[in-house]
Amino acid sequence: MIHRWHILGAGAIGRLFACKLQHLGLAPVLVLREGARGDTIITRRWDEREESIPVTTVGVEALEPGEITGLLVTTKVNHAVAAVEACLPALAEGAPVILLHNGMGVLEELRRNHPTLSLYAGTTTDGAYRDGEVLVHAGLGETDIGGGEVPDWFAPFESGEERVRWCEDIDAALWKKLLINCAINPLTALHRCRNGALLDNPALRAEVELLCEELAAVSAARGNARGAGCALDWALGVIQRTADNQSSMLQDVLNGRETEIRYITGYLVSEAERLGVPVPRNAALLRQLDSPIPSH
Ligand code: KPL
Repeated sequence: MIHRWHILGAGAIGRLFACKLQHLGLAPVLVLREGARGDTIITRRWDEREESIPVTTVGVEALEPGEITGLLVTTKVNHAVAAVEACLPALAEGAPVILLHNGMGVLEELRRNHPTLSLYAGTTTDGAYRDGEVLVHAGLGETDIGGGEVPDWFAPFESGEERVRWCEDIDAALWKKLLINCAINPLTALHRCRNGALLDNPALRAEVELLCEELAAVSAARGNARGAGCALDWALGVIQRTADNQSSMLQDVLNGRETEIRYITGYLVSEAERLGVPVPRNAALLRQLDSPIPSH
């Protein structure tokens, strides 16, 4: 099968991957909520350089049956299941679907509800945000995709300079990212601070340590020894490297959007319940953030 990749989710990460796939010669199609088939130019800025990348777009209603032969899902996690389901009539049989979002739980839900889908998962440390019409590629990161043996369709992803690689143990990579997000995102959203404040402010740093003790305990109960031993080091390392960032959850709160807390801390807390591990600190953050926060 020749794979014409469609990207679901036209936010910063979706646009960034549209640029990456265009660079890899994969001629991606960006799926929008509505609109006829057309073309757009994405202006990507990084390192004070700008480039204009032409990308085809199509509204979800205008997709032809069977047109999607590869789907990369970059929506906010809260919308991922509904967004994939809206594309099902256009998805060719056997087309790979790669989930690239924060948090966990969507893969399980899609597997349960659509057992014939060919699902893969990924995680990225690329940082991007939109500044008006310009896509700012703020942090050059790496993307891991996995889910079993390396499939044939993956070869072009590794062929360029876009730092996309196949990950043998994607479950461990997703769990690691979940722990990091659990330790950073809720606290920054609640205290409305940049990531670096979690190191600079002693009270917040103490909170990170307590959260990580719980994250380590859940990892151990899950049989994930690396998570049990490294949760705090991973979190502190990312806080240091992204000190000036506003976490995605803080950005959601500041922009009055629903946060991804249910798929981040919520997933962690339900795993902890399943395994009988007490996680009072994480559970308290879930309660505090799982309702709209009034802006001030
Ligand atoms: O993934 C992130 C996020 O903000 O969602 C981190 C790594 C915490 C960077 O801000």
